[in-house]
Amino acid sequence: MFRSKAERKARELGYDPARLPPGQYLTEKWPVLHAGNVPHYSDLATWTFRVLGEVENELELSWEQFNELPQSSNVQDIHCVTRWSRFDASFEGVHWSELAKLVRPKPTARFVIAHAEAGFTSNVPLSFLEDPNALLATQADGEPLSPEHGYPLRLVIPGKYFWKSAKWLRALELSSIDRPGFWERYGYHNDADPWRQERYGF
Ligand SMILES: Nc1nc2c(c(=O)[nH]1)N[C@H]1C(S)=C(S)[C@@H](COP(=O)(O)O)O[C@H]1N2
Ligand SMILES: [Mo]
Repeated sequence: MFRSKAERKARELGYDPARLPPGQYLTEKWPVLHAGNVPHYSDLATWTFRVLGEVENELELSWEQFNELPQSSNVQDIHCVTRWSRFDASFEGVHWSELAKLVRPKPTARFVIAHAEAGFTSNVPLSFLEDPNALLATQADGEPLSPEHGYPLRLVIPGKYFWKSAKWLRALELSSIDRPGFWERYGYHNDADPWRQERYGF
């Protein structure tokens, strides 16, 4: 019943309902969802972004240096485990491949732990970051990220529930072993595939 109602709404809004993963409904707004408080930055002079762990060359970049990296953009559907999906979200920023050139991941690097403000973490296999639609995003829908959506930098991990996409990103740690992140420790599924409804548990 839920499914047919959600599909009808998607169709009414002009979208192919097949784009909705099971148990999701379409929202035209962009909801805000996170644990804790929104960090506010008065300036980015002391902001840094680091890549560490299983790499040949650990890296720390200032906001200015980060923005000198080649930029790219992509468009994708995003799916929150709380059941909203948003279609055609567009992001602009830096693809992992640009950072990989600088840090040179070791062959042992198989997982990534994203570190965000206030100790938030999320974990993904490194292959998720290599996806062409992944991004370290500074802009969404043609505008700088708003504070609530992760200003100045957030991760975008395509094809997974959106909790993997850490807002207020400060570092990526490459690791030979997987380590559950904040929501994963709270009981969310490690793999987070919305098409398989990997919401909770392993
Ligand atoms: N730093 C941080 N990033 C986070 C979260 C969080 O609690 N802290 N929550 C995740 C969850 S559960 C979702 S659904 C998305 C929501 O992103 P949005 O608020 O931009 O829609 O952010 C993800 N990134
Ligand atoms: Mo979420």
